[in-house]
Amino acid sequence: MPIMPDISTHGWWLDWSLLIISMVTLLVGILSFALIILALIYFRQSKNPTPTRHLSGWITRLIILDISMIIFDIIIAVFSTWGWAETILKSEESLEAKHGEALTVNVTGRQFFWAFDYAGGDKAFGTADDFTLGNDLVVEKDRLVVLNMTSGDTIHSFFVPHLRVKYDVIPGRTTRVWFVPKKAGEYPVLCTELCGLGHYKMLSNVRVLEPDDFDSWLDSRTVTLSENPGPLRSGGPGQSQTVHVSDSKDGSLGARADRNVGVTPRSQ
Ligand SMILES: [Cu+2]
Repeated sequence: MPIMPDISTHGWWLDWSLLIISMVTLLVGILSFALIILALIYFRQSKNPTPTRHLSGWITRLIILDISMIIFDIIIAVFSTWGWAETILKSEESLEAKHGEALTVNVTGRQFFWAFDYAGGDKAFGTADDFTLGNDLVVEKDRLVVLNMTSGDTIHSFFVPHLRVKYDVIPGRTTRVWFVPKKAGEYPVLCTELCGLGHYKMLSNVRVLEPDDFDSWLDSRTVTLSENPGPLRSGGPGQSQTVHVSDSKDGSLGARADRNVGVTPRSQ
């Protein structure tokens, strides 16, 4: 049914919610247009030469119509709120209780790239083994991923169609999305907020690795490269940082990230 393949665990109900909302909206649209056409024919001037203000026979029918519209609205509101509550309102604790330990990644949107901060092997942010990837989000298959997102400049929007996540990334605020990827592979990350002249090239990717591959990938992220934390980092100056910016295949996106944030790329 969905046009874009879904590799998330939660995407099925999002797809169904959208389908049901679309079908209900279509039905209401067809019904509304049919009623307008019916009224134009039934109350045409040639049949009703004298206009009337009295709709005595129509009041019941209008009430039934109003009630059915309210029921349609309630259906749409229930499905929309359900989707919103499932994705946004759940606390990290309740997500971890359901899906197991989360991989937490701090995301920063900037003109015009994405930076992904990892806590490293010790799973704690603000320590020496933290590292940052430019335009490359690496996650583990079948493991809960929680993204805490903010922006370094203007409003961006983080969108991964295959994972059914899309949320605004706002300066001065932290927004959160979560997902559990169930298929290994590489999938595009897009910015869906017009964030400036380079918005069109704000492309990134998410790599979903098998658990073993993810563990060995994480173990390999241990090269300390820069004394300068750069504007992406939250640590103080002089603190030793592990910063890997270029993991993209051709290095072009990473190279742009380096130029913008002034950190040293890690050659692969
Ligand atoms: Cu953007």
